[in-house]
Amino acid sequence: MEDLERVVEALDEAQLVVAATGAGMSKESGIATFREAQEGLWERYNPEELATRQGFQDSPARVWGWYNYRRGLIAQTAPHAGHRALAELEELVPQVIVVTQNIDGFHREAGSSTVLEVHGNIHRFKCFEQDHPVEVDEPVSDTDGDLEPPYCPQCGSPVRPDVVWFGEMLPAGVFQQAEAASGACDVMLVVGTSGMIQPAANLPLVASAAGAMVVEVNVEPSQLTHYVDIFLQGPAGEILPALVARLAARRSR
Ligand code: BJW
Repeated sequence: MEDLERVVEALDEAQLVVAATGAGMSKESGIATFREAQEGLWERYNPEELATRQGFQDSPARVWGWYNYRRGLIAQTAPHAGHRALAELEELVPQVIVVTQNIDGFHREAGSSTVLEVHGNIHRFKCFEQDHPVEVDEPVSDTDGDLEPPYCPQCGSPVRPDVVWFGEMLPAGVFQQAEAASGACDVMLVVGTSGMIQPAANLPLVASAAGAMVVEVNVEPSQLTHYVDIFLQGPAGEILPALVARLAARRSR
């Protein structure tokens, strides 16, 4: 039996499916990944300067300006057929949980109802010193130059995006829920991640150890490919709709 059909068969019997997604999931929406040669963000930008607490402390305006610019890029794009396919999967499987490393909010926008954002969300803000939630209604800029951040009305510390930087803990409770779902699912779809960043990269191993069928969707092999049951090579925007369409067709037989 071909691989796609084996996955469809497993989805057909599954009670709980977890989709664990990374930057490659949003690539076809026009959002850059991090580590891909030439086009990845970390090829052009320094993660130490832009995605650590130290980087923000050294230059809040540099970091705020960069995230403001990225928010603008995200605002110009939209979820694609792959995001919508995961939302549609909810009509075919009793429970679907999306665990995403992405901060763009596209899974919810596409209609997925249970989304665990383990690296936060670029549209949410908190203050640097005390994590007070802050509402920000600031226009985005179309360049990535320095921009002074707003300040927390409660404690006066600079405001930052509510995303997870290197060396920071993942949001309380969210990662525990992601681990529990990974340990309980029947099928895990691992989509568009290099599998290089911990602790998110461990979730497919949790699923596998608990007996789930782990399926990877990626345009090229990743750090995780060796551990998965089935590797479906290709873009998320094509493979996920194909899987869901085949499952729907199987059900209507
Ligand atoms: C397609 C496609 C298409 C393309 N279709 N696919 C254990 C060992 C060693 C180090 C550590 C460890 N535990 C923790 C660490 C440190 C660190 C870490 O993992 N470092 C590594 C370098 C080893 N982890 C952390 O610091 C984490 N915190 C933590 O563990 O806290 C506890 C702790 C505290 C203190 C000390 C020690 C532990 C936090 C990690 C936070 C990551 N933050 C970022 C930035 C978020 C905000 C922002 O966007 O600016 O999150 S970095 C960046 O990487 C972003 C992503 O979510 C994350 C993962 O990247 P992802 O999604 O995998 O993207 P890529 O680019 O790597 O891959 C894209 C893939 O898509 C590729 O495979 C393509 O082929 C594929 N693709 N087109 C399908 N169309």
